Amino acid sequence: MNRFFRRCSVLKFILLAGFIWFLVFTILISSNEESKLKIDELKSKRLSPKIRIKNQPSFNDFDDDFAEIPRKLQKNITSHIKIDHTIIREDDYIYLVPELREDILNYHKRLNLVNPGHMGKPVILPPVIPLDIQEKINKSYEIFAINEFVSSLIPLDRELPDIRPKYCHQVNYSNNLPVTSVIMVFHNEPFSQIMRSVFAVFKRTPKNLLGEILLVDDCSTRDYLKKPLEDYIGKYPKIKLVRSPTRVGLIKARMIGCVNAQGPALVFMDAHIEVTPGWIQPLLDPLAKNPNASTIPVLDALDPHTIEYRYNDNPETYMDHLGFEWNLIYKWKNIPEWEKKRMNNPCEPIRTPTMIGAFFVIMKEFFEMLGMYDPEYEIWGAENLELSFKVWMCGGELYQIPCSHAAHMFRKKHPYTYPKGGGEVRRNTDRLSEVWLDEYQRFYHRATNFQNRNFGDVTEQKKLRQNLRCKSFKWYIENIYPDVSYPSNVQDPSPQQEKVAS
Ligand SMILES: *[C@@H]1O[C@H](CO)[C@@H](O)[C@H](O)[C@H]1NC(C)=O
Ligand SMILES: *[C@@H]1O[C@H](CO)[C@@H](O)[C@H](O)[C@H]1NC(C)=O
Ligand SMILES: *[C@@H]1O[C@H](CO)[C@@H](O)[C@H](O)[C@H]1NC(C)=O
Ligand SMILES: *[C@@H]1O[C@H](CO)[C@@H](O)[C@H](O)[C@H]1NC(C)=O
Ligand SMILES: [Mn+2]
Repeated sequence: MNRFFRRCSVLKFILLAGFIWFLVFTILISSNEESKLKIDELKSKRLSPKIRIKNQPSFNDFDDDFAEIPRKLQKNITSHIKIDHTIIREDDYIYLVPELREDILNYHKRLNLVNPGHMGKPVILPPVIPLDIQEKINKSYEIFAINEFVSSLIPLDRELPDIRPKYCHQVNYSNNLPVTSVIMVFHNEPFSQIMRSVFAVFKRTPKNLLGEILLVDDCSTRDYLKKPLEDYIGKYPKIKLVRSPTRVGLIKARMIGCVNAQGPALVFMDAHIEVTPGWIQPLLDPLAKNPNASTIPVLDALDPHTIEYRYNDNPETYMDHLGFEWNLIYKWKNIPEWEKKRMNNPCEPIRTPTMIGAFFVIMKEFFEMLGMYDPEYEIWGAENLELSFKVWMCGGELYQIPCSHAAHMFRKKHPYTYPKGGGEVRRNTDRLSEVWLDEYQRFYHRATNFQNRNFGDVTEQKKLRQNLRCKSFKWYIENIYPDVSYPSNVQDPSPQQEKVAS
């Protein structure tokens, strides 16, 4: 009898284990299959954003919208760390405190650190560091181009200061804000950085606004991002993981995220960003009022050496405008006077000609209506300008939101080389200018010495622009970006005149 029972439970165990294994396997496979399927589906509709999968490129580290640090943060700003005075009502937030591992606490002790990184403060190491730790630090710079060792010592859910201007606390946001899918793409990024990005969202997003956090793994190769990551996020049902079976680059990986996300609102953010208290409501409010609106926060900076949250809280100077130059690389600019005049107070959403690549919010329906990104774009680059032009020219609006702050890790350098020596970005901007710039394309051609570079076929993209009845680039320049600077050797900046002449 006894033996029978034992046999029975062994059998049950084997069956159960097998079943669970099968289940996990199917989910993993199907989440990949699913992303492929849905993209194929989309292909038969509108603009065929077919995700071109090529041979595995030889580069081997994470994508970045390698970003020029905002000018306002290039200066040596002293942070005025204030007390976090947002009241977090626990039941409104989903929040499980991640534990500090014993080995980490051990390093705290050895380095004399008490709650490192608390309130966004820099982690300052003692002048004398034990050799084994020096080695770890050197290694983390080598691999990640940041001090990943220090990052790993900071609690994943660290407190950050509430740096919203006072006015933001009095704003009444729509009570009909859309539920969001937060999409983060990663490729071989440090665990602590990905998870700190995730927990910042968890901790500071009201439960009813956060549908899911969708991690899109662009074919990472590092072990800690395989089963250990799955085990870790298993505790949090709202965190989902989609893995791309081959390396597709940031742009395509985001599209995989979009087609797998529930929405209705999508937040795209890099997996090396920390959001601050009150970040989401002001970003969603314009979308609740106009489903064709897209928003970006004020971008602060995470210091790659000390993981300090660096910001400028002077309301006169803390925000820059985003534009671009004629080589189609984005550029930070001063906020023009007419835009300041249009606003009733300095904390209102501000119209911005272009968006940052690292972080934006858009309704899924509108993003798909705009054909997402040009699916022929490689890796990263130009996609933020493309989407900015599409939003403005095809019936939408783009705002920077002073009441929403998030910090992006600006690394000193790319920790990888491009498979084609950087030519991808140029190919992307070539396509961008061909589809969207109209007669202004001559400025781009001059700025980049264009001589019959091959940028592939853009018929589909032009068709999309036609079908959506998008406005002209002239309209965009005149109404949204009149402060564009023209090349110094251009005598007559009016393209209209030149067009008549030719
Ligand atoms: C900022 O300025 C302080 C004091 O002038 C200086 O000690 C510090 O090294 C500077 N930091 C940076 C990042 O330049
Ligand atoms: C770490 O790198 C620094 C600077 O390159 C070097 O001086 C130091 O000897 C290295 N330490 C170890 C333990 O590798
Ligand atoms: C928000 O609503 C409150 C209460 O109705 C009101 O007193 C306050 O003035 C409103 N704030 C703004 C900025 O309109
Ligand atoms: C949103 O954009 C789409 C696509 O250009 C357009 O058809 C629609 O009219 C716009 N809706 C609003 C509310 O502006
Ligand atoms: Mn980035």
